[in-house]
Amino acid sequence: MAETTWSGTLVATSYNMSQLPEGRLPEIAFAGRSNVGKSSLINALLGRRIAKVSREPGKTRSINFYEVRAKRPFHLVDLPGFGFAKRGKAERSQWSHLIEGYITTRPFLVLVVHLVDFRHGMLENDRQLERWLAASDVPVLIAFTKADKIPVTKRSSYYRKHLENIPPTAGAPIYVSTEKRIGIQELQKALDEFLAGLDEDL
Ligand SMILES: Nc1nc2c(ncn2[C@@H]2O[C@H](COP(=O)(O)OP(=O)(O)OP(=O)(O)O)[C@@H](O)[C@H]2O)c(=O)[nH]1
Ligand SMILES: [Mg+2]
Repeated sequence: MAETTWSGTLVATSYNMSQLPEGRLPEIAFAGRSNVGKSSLINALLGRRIAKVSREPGKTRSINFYEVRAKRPFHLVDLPGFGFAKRGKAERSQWSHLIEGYITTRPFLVLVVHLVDFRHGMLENDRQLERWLAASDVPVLIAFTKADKIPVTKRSSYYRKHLENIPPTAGAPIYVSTEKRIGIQELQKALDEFLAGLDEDL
């Protein structure tokens, strides 16, 4: 499937805050709207179909922890997507509590990769996520997904336009496509470098 140097295994699945594992490794979480391509991107980075992907939004309902053997080992965390209109209000609010709870309480959360659809840029619930992240001081990297859906000739103007509407981030946003394998190695490299720059004792 991929020319990636990482490999990973699923080590924990949590449906609520009390099920979150005790983390001893730095954590990088993938967050974003339902269907934006979080699980697909995790599969592309890990070089195998380990996370479940679906055409229907709302596939990932739990927080899934993958232990990744990279230059510096870490936990890659697949969060349930937000903004899925078909779910009931109660379920949606339970999900936002879970995601907000996760972001605000994890001691080893070092970075959130916020996935944003390259076609649409940030929508209202993406801004809500950015507010939680800013309030809890978690560094953010933005990855625009499904870049293949925009013609090659228009990609740089889309990219420039999106940059005007995003808050400060830990590194330059990257655009990716798992379908066409664009930006996957670049993202892996950015994450390896981010991890290498962390304190040793984390
Ligand atoms: N064209 C295109 N489709 C993609 C890409 N990445 C993912 N998809 C498709 O988008 C759909 C949703 O992908 P998922 O990876 O399940 O999305 P998710 O963000 O994990 O969704 P939830 O688990 O519901 O939050 C699937 O049909 C994927 O095949 C991409 O780069 N290009
Ligand atoms: Mg998913």
